[in-house]
Amino acid sequence: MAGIKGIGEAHTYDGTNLRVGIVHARWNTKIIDALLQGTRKSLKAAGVKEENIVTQTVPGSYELPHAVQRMFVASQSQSSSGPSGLLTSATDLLSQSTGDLVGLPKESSSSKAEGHGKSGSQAPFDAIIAIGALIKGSTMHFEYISDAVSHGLMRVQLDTGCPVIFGLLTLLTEEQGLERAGIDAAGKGHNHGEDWGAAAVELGAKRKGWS
Ligand code: DLZ
Repeated sequence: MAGIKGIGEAHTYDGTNLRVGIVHARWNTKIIDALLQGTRKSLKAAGVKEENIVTQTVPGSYELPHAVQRMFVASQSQSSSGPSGLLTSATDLLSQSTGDLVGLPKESSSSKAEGHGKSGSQAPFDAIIAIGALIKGSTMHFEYISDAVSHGLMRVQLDTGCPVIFGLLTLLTEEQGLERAGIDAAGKGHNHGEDWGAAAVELGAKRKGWS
């Protein structure tokens, strides 16, 4: 029998016209790689085109909020259609005044201008997924980073209006991470990346209707 935890009744949303960013940390690579695979699988299952999935990496989870913020602002300034979301005046100012600072190097994206109809321009991201795996050690490091990243990601999504999917695993053991990445030895886990991909498509699609 299915448990009570989880996302509830499954709905499908159409990702065909969505542009989705993924930023992932490189710490705990085995877990991260599986989560990334699950995320990409569900984005593509929902119809998101390969060229509209842009992936960036950062060293560790602590860097996620900054990278997500930069990625969204850069995508806005690259867009000839202008800002599409709610903006605080600070973010708005930033996107207008720091054109040369906003870009992060592209790492794994084939997102050229095709698909958006205009040479040299791309649509702003409809959602960005932040993926990291923090494993508790013997100091307070884990608590500080978990707290900072959670609040940072929430702040970025409220400041920019771009949905930010919380793909941060805060783990007491490595085994918990393997389970949540669907690669534990017992095979009882579930790849949470699949849920994050679906959440990005749902929020991205709904946001188009809300804005
Ligand atoms: C330093 C550190 C440690 C100890 N553990 C993790 C971890 O389990 N997961 C993770 O994503 N990052 C870790 N980091 C790196 C920090 O997130 C960050 O990259 C550095 O402190 C540099 O800012």
